[in-house]
Amino acid sequence: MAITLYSYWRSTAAYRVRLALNLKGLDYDTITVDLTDAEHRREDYAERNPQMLVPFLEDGNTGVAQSLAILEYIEETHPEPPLYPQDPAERAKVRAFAAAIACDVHPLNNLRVLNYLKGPLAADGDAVSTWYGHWIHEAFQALEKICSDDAYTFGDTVTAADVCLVPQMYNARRFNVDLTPFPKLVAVDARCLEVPAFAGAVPEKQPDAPAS
Ligand SMILES: N[C@@H](CCC(=O)N[C@@H](CS)C(=O)NCC(=O)O)C(=O)O
Repeated sequence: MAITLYSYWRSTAAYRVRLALNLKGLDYDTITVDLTDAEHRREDYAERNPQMLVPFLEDGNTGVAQSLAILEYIEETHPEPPLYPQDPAERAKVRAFAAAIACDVHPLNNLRVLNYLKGPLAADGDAVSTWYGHWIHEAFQALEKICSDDAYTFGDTVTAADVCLVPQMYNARRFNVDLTPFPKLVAVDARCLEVPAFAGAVPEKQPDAPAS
């Protein structure tokens, strides 16, 4: 059955899903939802996903919202190669790391929150950067301690923890956050990006990315 991903090239949440699809070797069609043009708020998209956020995945007649739910849906429908360890304790560690990024950091720094700071709260560029950097630093300090000394976040194979980490690192760089205090996260990110499935999912390689 055909898989369709509603995505935007610079969305970190959609980036997670692209990574999972690529790591599983799944073919999918991408439909761009241009956030800068508020396409996510258009009626046809809102009917699909009433939360009016990307990503949204369609697999035949099944529609799934929320990147973490999508990752688990992909894992359950396509178990190989696994992105979650079999052992419940190890699996919980991966889920907790993924949730720390997707549930605790990203919601403080996503488009609508930054726009609200800049718009109704009249925060200037410096204040918005301080806000962004503050929450990234607080989260990454903890994640740096939690990250293993292995090749990837947990162990020698890629998991959903890496799938969540790499897009957040991309986003932190985009906002010029100094990542030198987080050498383990930087090393894991670099190792992941050597994996072809990761390299193909980077925002700049997406069909809707600007040419330069
Ligand atoms: N918890 C959601 C977050 C989705 C989300 O916030 N997506 C952003 C792009 S990364 C979005 O659609 N933003 C539109 C907006 O903020 O108006 C998930 O993990 O899928």
